[in-house]
Amino acid sequence: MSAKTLNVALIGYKFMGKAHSQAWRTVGRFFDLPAEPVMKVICGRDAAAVAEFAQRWGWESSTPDWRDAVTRKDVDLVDISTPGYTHRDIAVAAAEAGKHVFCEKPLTFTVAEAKEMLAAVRKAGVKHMVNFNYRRVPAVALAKKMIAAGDIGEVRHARFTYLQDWLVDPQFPMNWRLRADAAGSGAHGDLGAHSIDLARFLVDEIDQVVGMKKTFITERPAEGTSSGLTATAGEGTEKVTVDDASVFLAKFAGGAFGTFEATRLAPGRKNFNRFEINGSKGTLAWCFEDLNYLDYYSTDDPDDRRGFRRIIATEGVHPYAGAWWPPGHMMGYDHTFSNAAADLVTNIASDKHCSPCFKAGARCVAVLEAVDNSIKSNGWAKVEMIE
Ligand code: SOE
Repeated sequence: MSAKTLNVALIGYKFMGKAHSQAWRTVGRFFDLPAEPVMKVICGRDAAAVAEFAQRWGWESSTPDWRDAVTRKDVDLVDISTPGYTHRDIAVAAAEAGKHVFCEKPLTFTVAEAKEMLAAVRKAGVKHMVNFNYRRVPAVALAKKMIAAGDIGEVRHARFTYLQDWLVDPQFPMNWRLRADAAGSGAHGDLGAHSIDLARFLVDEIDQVVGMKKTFITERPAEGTSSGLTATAGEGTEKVTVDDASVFLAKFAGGAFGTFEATRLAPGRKNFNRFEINGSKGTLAWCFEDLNYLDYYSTDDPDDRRGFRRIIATEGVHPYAGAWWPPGHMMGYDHTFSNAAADLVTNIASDKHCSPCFKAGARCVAVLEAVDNSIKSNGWAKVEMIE
């Protein structure tokens, strides 16, 4: 174990709080890190509930006040796993207190706020990273390597779909993800942000977009109690203020065509985050519901042997996989968070750039916002290239 430590404050203890806690618990066991992350403090608004969470997950302490957590002298890194409307204030305060910042996606809701956050971390000279966890699936990181190596040639088509079905029942009650003031947008920012990030990671910058969004179920039973994605109904109804679905076309800077679809109303699709990328000499396809496999077709194969092959990306030679179990001992959702934590700790401890940084997060917000602009103007919208 390393002599150096990195003390973590985690803000938020619901769905993402659990995923991040699991990552902090496991990362130092599976990866040889230059610093050992220490689970110093967990923060959540309900003091009793967060104290219980701290005990269950192994946090040294808990607090109901995020300002208290981010200004503690013994904290090095602030990890933000709260709903999007809180990201800006917490990230800026953490940077001003000289802490490194790790933030859930989407970074925030508007380009203006994203720029503020980027300016704050740059001014403070701290490390910053956004948790686009799907970059850290070994099969996806392998796709990145293959595209960069020219294995599928020049990319022409990039197709991204992110489909879920947890809102298909009109009786599913309200929760914060259905309120614009808390979540910013619906499927567009929650799921589309992941697809946009994967597109930027794997293919290219997005230059122009044209899209549409729709709320198919405009009113739902009021919120009773909720936890993560599950909820019980309260009294009466409430208006839904975010989209159920968004679809857009994109022109990549290098000329490729992109199509993007995000919805929470696709019966049977649970976490169907999929891409297919067609190049001049091959195709790569991946879907989170079968996350260990990367499908690859190559025109370099002899004519009579051509066909899609399925690579099980769990070999020691595949990104991240060597840190885990033997080949074929499949990986899941939580590994993506641990893999992200491993990169983050390594880069902070070695004083290296963390990726995707807040600039990447801001560029993703710029694409989301450009889609909204295109809806308003009923035409193509240019994406601001944030520096
Ligand atoms: C809910 O739609 C959700 O948990 C998203 O918020 C996550 O970012 C996505 O990875 C899985 O689905």
